[in-house]
Amino acid sequence: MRQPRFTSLNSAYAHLLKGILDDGREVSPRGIRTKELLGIGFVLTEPRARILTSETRRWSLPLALGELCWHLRGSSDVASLAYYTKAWEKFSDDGTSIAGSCYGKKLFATSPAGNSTWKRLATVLRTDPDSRRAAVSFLSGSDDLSNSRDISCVSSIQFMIRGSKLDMMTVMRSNDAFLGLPYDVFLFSFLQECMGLELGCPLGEYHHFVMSLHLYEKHLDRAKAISQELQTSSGLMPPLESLLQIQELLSAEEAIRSGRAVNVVVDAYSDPLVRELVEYRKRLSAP
Ligand code: 5HM
Repeated sequence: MRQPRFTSLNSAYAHLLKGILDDGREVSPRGIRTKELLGIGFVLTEPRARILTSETRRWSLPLALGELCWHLRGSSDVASLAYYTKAWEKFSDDGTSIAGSCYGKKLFATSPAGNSTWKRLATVLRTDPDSRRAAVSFLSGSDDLSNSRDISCVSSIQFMIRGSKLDMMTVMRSNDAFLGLPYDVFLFSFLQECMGLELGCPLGEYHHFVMSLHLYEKHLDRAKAISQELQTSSGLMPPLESLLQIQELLSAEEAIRSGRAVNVVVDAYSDPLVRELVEYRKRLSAP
């Protein structure tokens, strides 16, 4: 028994949108009308094919990079995300921080002994490459499910080495197929690549499972148009070769967002990404 398999996020996206439009059931959580499918999973056989190129969707690479850097830095402030989209402000309870969806903070925060969840996940796979224990949950029994503006939508992630390659599984309790899913797949497949470098293990497949996969009513028309587009581009990113490239990207992103000059040497991997961030800054500053 296998989940549907796709060579790119572009083709998975069109397939998922069509599936919800054809078979989704109407429900209105928090009073907002959606069409929903329950218990959906798919596999990306090439996790680097994570860039959405649909003209109709107008997915934002700067926002994806901004979110990625925010997570890799272990941040929880809203301001660094609101620079890319004000939408993040409505997920904050206190107006300054994100309490539930700060996955990087939960993964990379170091204990007084210098350990982090990320390092512990890597250690278990180094010790027992066949392990099924390199998993972490992001939901907590103490989450204020009735009142909090942001309950982690990612329930858990897990890394597994199978066939000498690193696979990753992301399980989401709730995923907005139109807006959220492309950014979630971008982020978690990138973290998979980072873990692969950490372990010196080639990249395997990315698995994405969603309990409620939904489309908000306001996106139905655009979703229909995208589901009918011919998906020709792979949206493939080049392979990350070193974790140092991440440090360059993080430094450059922070400098550009803060309006400072980029004074790190940026290599061939980061250069086109940094250019995207600079162009975004120019568009923001344009009168
Ligand atoms: O009622 P609920 O907490 O599920 O609403 C959160 C909304 O944000 C849902 O539409 C959810 O699918 C979307 N979302 C997402 O798709 C939120 C986050 C933040 O963690 C995410 N992906 N990563």
